[in-house]
Amino acid sequence: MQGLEDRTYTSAAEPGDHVTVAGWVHEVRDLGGIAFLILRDTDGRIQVKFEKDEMDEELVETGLGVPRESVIAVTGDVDEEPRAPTGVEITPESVEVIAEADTELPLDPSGKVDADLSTRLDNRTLDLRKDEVKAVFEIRGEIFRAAREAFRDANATEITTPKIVATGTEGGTELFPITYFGEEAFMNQSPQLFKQLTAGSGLERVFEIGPIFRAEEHNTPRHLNEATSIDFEGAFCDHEDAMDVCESVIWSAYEAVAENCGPQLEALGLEDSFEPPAEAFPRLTYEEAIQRINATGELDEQLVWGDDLPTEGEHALGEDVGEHYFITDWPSEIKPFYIKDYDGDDTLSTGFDLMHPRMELVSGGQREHRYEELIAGFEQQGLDPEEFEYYTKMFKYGMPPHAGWAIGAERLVMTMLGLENIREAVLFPRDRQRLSP
Ligand code: ATP
Ligand code: AMO
Repeated sequence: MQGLEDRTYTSAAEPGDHVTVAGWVHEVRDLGGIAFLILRDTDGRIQVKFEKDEMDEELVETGLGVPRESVIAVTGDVDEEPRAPTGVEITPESVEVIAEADTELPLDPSGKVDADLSTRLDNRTLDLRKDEVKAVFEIRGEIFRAAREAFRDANATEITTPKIVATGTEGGTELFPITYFGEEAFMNQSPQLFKQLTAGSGLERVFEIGPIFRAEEHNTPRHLNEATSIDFEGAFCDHEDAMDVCESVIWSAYEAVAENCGPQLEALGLEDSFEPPAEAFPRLTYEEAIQRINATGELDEQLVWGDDLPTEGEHALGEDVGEHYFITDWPSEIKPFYIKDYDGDDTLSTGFDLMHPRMELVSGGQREHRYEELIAGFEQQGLDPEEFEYYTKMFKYGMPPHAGWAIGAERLVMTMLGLENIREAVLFPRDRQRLSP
């Protein structure tokens, strides 16, 4: 039994069938004359019954002697058995041990013994054998599937852009430098410049789901050093259009999870509480946001125009609003060079953030598509436009107005499922302490 051709999944084993099931030894319960082995595969569990006096001794010895978490294949008849966990059981004819596990496990996949996050991440393969952990990644996959479908409905083409780049875009201090054939290069912080170059190319509407790299110094429950960004960019879009597309992608992701991930939500204990958000999120201006934060009285010092929103301020506002909401119309000085100002007011930008009550999920805005203004923006931010010539020069050859945004995928998963730490939403997280596995 190496291949899968004659294998039946546990959920498909019906009374009256003769099957071979394959998977992991979840547990063995020996009650004396009778013993049960619970076999686990990707979609469920099944009881295998060993009646010691009535079965071949070697078969019983193999079945009951194999350590937990070993991989086995069991062949036999399936019968109805109301006392079995799933209502059916297999009476084995043969048990093949495919991969025997050590008797000492670094982590208990049955979940009876708790493990801290660090031990879990060190032994992710075993950790992912738990239903509630696996469920997070099945849901994450469903979110990407739904996002791709929503982007297709928005006429956007999927692209991939380089991750090894010559310049940063999201602030100079958060770059990972690498050596590229003797030259300094960086891991990309965002597809920002490439998605803009593509939106101006005639593809017009593009999206990317890919890694971003940020050399964040701080260790928080919501920052990763390698994260996954869901990026959108559309030509002939303004920031309002971009926010509409953003709402539809987030809303579609929630809807798809509600519709297609029933067992996973149950594994996470969310079957009763999970609720997709409203289809349109409130849009507050930055000005309104700071007034409301100030009115909560949660901050020691009142916020004034031009201040970035401190984390406690975001939390206070999140509690006040109680659902997803956009913050629009930010001061230009605290938004990046590529964000366009409102026409006629160079202090007010079209940048926006989408907030979940717990944290920021998305940043975006309409882009500066006019060459002269773009160059001036670089200079205002202390960046050398020469270094970005590969980008800026395309703005001389017919660059339409365009807008876009990026969702932090792990933050979306984390807020959707109420996970406490962003590391729980990544298979193999990268943080200051963790470079492997
Ligand atoms: P036998 O069932 O062959 O007489 P036994 O006397 O060792 O063997 P029981 O006393 O019937 O076993 O059962 C021991 C425990 O196992 C009981 O709690 C019983 O409810 C449970 N049990 C027996 N058969 C099954 C089964 N097929 N599935 C789940 N639980 C079972
Ligand atoms: P920004 O830097 O705000 O915007 O990033 C967009 C979103 O990505 C997520 N994110 C992170 N998630 C986990 N760990 C990190 N270290 C991390 N950094 C960012 C957040 C954030 O809201 N180019 C712009 C987007 C645009 O305008 O299109 C950008 O990168 O959820």
